[in-house]
Formats: sequence, C-alpha cells, structure tokens
Amino acid sequence: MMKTQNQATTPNKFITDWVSDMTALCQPDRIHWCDGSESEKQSLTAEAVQSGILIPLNPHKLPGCYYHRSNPNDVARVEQCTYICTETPEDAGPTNNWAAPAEMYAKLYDLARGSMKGRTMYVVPYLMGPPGSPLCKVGVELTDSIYVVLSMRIMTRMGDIAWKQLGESNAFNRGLHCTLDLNPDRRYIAHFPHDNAIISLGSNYGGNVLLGKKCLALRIGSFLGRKQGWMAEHMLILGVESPTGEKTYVAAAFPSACGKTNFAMLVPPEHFNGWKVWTVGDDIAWMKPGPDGRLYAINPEAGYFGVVPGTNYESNPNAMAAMSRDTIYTNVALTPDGDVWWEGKDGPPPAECLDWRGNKWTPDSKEKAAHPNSRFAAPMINNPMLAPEVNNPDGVPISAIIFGGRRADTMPLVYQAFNWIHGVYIGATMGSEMTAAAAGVQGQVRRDPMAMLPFCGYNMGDYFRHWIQIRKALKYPPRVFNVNWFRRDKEGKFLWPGYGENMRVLKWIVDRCRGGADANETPLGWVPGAHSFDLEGMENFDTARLEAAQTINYEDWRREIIMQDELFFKLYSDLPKELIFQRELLVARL
Ligand code: OXD
Ligand code: MN
Repeated sequence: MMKTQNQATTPNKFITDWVSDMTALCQPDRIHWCDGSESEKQSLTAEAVQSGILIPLNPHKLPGCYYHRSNPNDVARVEQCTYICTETPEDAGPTNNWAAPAEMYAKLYDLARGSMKGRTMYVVPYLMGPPGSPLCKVGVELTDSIYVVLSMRIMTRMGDIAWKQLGESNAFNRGLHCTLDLNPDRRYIAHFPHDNAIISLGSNYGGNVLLGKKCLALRIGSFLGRKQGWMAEHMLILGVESPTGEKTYVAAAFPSACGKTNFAMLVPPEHFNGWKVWTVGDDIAWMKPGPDGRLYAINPEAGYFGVVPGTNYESNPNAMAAMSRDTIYTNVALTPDGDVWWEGKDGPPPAECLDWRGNKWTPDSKEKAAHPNSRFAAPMINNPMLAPEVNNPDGVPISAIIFGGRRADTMPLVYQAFNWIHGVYIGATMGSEMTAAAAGVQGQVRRDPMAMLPFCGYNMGDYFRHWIQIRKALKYPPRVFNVNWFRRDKEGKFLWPGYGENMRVLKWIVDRCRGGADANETPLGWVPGAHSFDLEGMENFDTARLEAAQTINYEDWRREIIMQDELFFKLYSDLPKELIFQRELLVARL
C-alpha cells in the first residue's frame, strides 16, 4: 500500500490514470511528481548523497558536480536486451530483436510487479525539443532511480514545462523504468512503437534508462518520423560561422564513441582566424522538410551525455568547460581531493586514486582507472559555444549531411556523394569498428547504416526507403559527404591529426555547399581539388600523409563491397532497388 505522495502536478486524466495503473503494478511506497524546480534539484541531490548514490566532488574545482559509480555489470547499452515490439517481426526487420507486444508486456509487467516496494516512484515529465516547436515531443518517465531523475533533469527540459506543452492531450510517450536488482538476466529495453511506450528493466546505464534519449528520440522517434514525414537521426548538428558572419549548418552521423561530441564542439585552429563553430547538438537530430524546401533540424536534448576518456583541453576544450560545473560523472576515477580523473585527461595521472570500481589505483596498475565508456552528463548551457538557435522552435536549415565511421583502412578522409541517392547509399553501407559504448567485441568492423543500427525503431529497409522518399519534399536537399578521421599508416599511426584540424575538412564541405571549392571526380565521389583544401599553418604536417589518407585502394574496396553485401543480403527482401543500382554503379566505376 502506498504511504505518501506529493500532489499530482497535472490535471491531465490520461497521465493520472496511467500513473495510478503503474503504481498499482509497481507498488512503490512513495510517489514523487517532479516539477523541475531548483529547490527540487537540491533536495533530491541531498537525498542521493545521503544514500551514497552520488558523491559530492570538490566544490572549488568542480562546483555543483557529483560522482556516481554504476554496478560493474551495467556500463553500456546492451543491444541483445533491446527489443522492438511491433505487430510482426517484419515490421521490426532483421536488424532488430523482435517480440510480440502482448507477450512482452506480460513478461515485463510480471518482472515489474511489486518491484518498487520500499522505494519511491518518480514521475518525470520532460520535453524533447524546444517548447513550441512542431517537432517537440512530450515524454513521461516513471522511475525508481534518483540518478535517472537527476540525469533526466540535465539531459531534457524536465518538469512542469512538459505538462504545459501537453495540456489535456494523450500524445505523450509512456516510459517505465524499474531498476530491479540489476541482474543482467532480467535486463530488458523494450519499445512499443505503436503505443508510443517504453519499458526498461534491470539497468541503470544512461543509454538504457534515460528514456528520452536513445529510446524515445531515436527508436520511437524514427518510427514516428516515418509515419509523419520527418527524420530522427543519430547525428550531431553544428553551425559554421565565417569571418563575415555567414552561418552554414551541418549534421553528421557517426556511430557511438566516434567523436560526435568532439566534432560538434570543434575549435578551429589558429589559422582559421575569425571562423567559429557553434554546437546545436552532439548526438541526435530531428529533421523535417520546411516550407521553403530546405531540411530543418532541431536538437531534442538539453544536455550532453558524453564519453569522458580522451577528453582534454586540447581535444575538446568546450566539453571540458561544459563538464566543469553542474555535471554528473559516472565511472571515471576519483582522486583523494574530490577531483575526477580519466585516461587522456590533461596533466600527469594522480599518484593514487580510486578507480571506477572503487578500488585503489596507481599509475602502475594494469587496469584502466576510468571505464572506457565512463560518461559525463552536463547541461548544454555550460558549453561556451552553444548555438543560440538551439532554442529556435523552427530549427536550423541543414546544408550538408556527413557520414563517418572509425576505419583504420579503406575509407578516405573525405569525399562527396554525387547526389542524394548516392549519399543514401553511402550512409546505408557505413561501417565502423565497434567501441565500448555497447557491450560486444571491440575493434571489429560492423555495418552501421547511418550510425542507426542500434537505434532504428523499424525495418532498416523501410528506413532506407524513407530516406529516399524524403528527397521528394526537398527543393534544396543537403549535400552528402563521407569522412574518416581514423585511417592509419602501416605503423598504426593516424594519418590525419584530427580534432581542431578537422576544420579544414569542414571548411571544404561548407565551401562545396556554397559552390566555392573545386573537386575532382573519383569512383567513390568528389574529392578536394588541388587548390581547395587548406593546409596553411600545418608546417609540421607531411602532405604525403594527406595523400595516403585520400588513397583509394582497389583491393580494399573489393573486400569492402563484399562486406557491404552481407548487410544487403540480410535486408534483401526489404531493400530498395535504388540501393542495389547504386552498388552496381559503384562496382562499375571501380
Ligand atoms: C550514446 C551512444 O550514448 O550512442 O550517445 O551510445
Ligand atoms: Mn549516441
């Protein structure tokens, strides 16, 4: 029997009925309706600290920052536990795990039954997108994790603002999250696209439980986007401002932990005096053709849930600034003076600290101090280069879409697709080495179409078709490009320095969109011409390395096409014919 609850903060009957059904199911001792206020944040934080879920960090070094350690078995997304519960398996397609909705509801409700006894159920209303935007969506997450509540408060526009947008409507995402006992055998991240509902059980890892992010903004979002004529993509959005104040917006899809946050927060090198890169978003783009025939994008999120290791003042000063206050760190290392540390941070490692598991660590230790997928959750307003347009309900017009993966070989640094459909083919055949963001074999190349393999909420073949169809609504389709920052030489060293120097690639892309850069035709697409790729100020860079990074190796490409075929065979009956033709054209050109 429920003991206490604060007053429901909305009169919306659909909400109160659902919350009361879920209360009857989960049987929490208390209900807390979140309002999103500062005082609520303070009291929940104090409670989390008291119960040991959060550890306050040194307020002089990291004001408003907290430290969290997860269960060591719960550190990444788990694709094998992620389900798309559509009516038929064909609707989910061969790249998703499928289960019949009725069976999945029954199984998960059985696991959830009584699971919040002795605990508090938090009702977390949130918005994905700027209020008033035609693309903005309301979600409500019921969770028994205070860590989730405080993280959702950073990652979304959380609280009464969502009730205001929802009014009396039933159009909201129903999300239920029960921590259970974190036994991986009882871990499920299940999506019910036809009901706009999500159930996540047995995990407390961000990507599995901050339901606005991967679950709503990508899996359910992509399903809704196809029905409603828009796109939900695993893409960063940035704005490039020229010295004369012209802004060009670009969206880029890279798989998890392949540098989206770094690229979204790029700081141009000294030589690019007067150029600025503004961040609109670092992970997700919702895009819709606008009345003027351009593709407009919003960032549905309000914070960054970024990979920490490797981040420093050189690789990403804006991320360092963003996580300097009001941030929750998860699974990094903790120093004796209440600071945090990770592999790749500026300066020498601490003489001693506690690693992400809480064990003593010294520089001689064999294990890593921070988990490779340790994360920061920081509010986007902390980013010194946050684009003011991030709150524009109409979004920003996208001039270029960039695809890219982590590839040691085969893929050139940059090339441009001949046209939209060729660009769709390039995105559809993207491959990348696997990273620590998902449980699995790291380093192995797998196909990750549009970086959406783990996030597409329906049949991937239909998803490609949707991409092809969207072209019809666009008078000015974005130009499409492919990049690879990760190509290596024979010694295993990166051929291109990356990070801020990627501005040179970005500048070529922007110039191409504005019609001002030359290019040469190759079998893969257009590559930078001799005069249009700016290497000035890179005195120590051997230009032969750029040539090597751009080389098309025909043996590698033979293998690449055979590897791409594996995905095409898997999707064969659903694959749009246009992509098969594109494959034939590429083979002929090669
Ligand atoms: C993420 C991911 O956390 O893609 O953004 O895994
Ligand atoms: Mn991501």
